[in-house]
Amino acid sequence: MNHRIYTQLLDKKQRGQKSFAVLIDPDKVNTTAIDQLVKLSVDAKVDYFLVGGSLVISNQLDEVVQQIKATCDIPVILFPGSPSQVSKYADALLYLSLISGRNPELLIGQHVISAPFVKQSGLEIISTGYMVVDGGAPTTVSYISNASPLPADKNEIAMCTAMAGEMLGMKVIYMDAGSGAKRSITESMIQSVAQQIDVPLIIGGGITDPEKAYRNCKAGADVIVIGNAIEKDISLIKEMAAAIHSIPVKA
Ligand code: 1GP
Repeated sequence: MNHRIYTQLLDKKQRGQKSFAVLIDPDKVNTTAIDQLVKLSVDAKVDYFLVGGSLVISNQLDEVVQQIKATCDIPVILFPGSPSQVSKYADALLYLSLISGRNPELLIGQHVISAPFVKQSGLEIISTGYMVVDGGAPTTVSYISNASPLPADKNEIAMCTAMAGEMLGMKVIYMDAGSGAKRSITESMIQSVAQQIDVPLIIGGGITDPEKAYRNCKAGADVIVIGNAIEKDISLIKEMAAAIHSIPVKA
C-alpha cells in the first residue's frame, strides 16, 4: 500500500500548511456540475476532494470519481458513509471508526465485514478516528450512525476521545458537526483537541463562511471540509480557499 496522501498530510502539518477539502456527495451531482466544480477548484487551488455521503443512494460513485480524476490532479479521498462506498479509482480512503459513539458496528463491526473488499481495492487506507460533535440538528450522520454525538460544549470529552484515538493508532482525527450542521465545532474545542494530538486534524460540518474557516485553522485544524455551503453557492470555493491558504506556512 502506498502512503502518498498521508505523507503529504503529515508534511503539510509539520509546515503549518492548511488544506481545503471540497466534499462531493455523489447523490447530488451530475456531469455538468462536476465539471464546473472541478474547474473552480483547480483555479482556487483546492487541496483535496472528499467524495462520499452518509446515504449514497445512486450507484454512480465510480463514475463521479473517474470523471474528477480524468479532469484534474486534485487527489480524491473517499469519505464513505457505508462499507459499500469504495471506488478503486480514488487515491485514498478514510477508514472511519466512529470513536465518539458507542455503536460497535461503526467502531469495528462493519470494518470486519468489509476488510477483504477494502484491501482488494488497492487504495491507500487512512485509519481515521471519526468524532461526530453535536451541531444543533439531527443530521444524517447522527441518525444513520445511531450514536449520540459528542456534546458541543464538552471539550474535555473531545480531547480525551481524540487522544485515545491517536494512541490506538489512528492516523488522523476527523471532528464533524455533520453535514449542514446549525452550529459548527467551536474554536475552543478545536484548540483543546489540537493541543493534545500530533496527527492531522480534519474539521467539517456547518462551515459556511471564510472567516469561520480561517478561525478554525488558527485554532488548530489542518484540513477544512466544506460541502453544503458550496452546494448552495459554488462561488464560495474561491473565498474559502483564499482564507484557508492565507495562514502563513513555516519556512
Ligand atoms: C460533513 O464535514 C462534512 O460530513 C461537511 O459538512 O456539508 O456542512 O459543509 P457541510
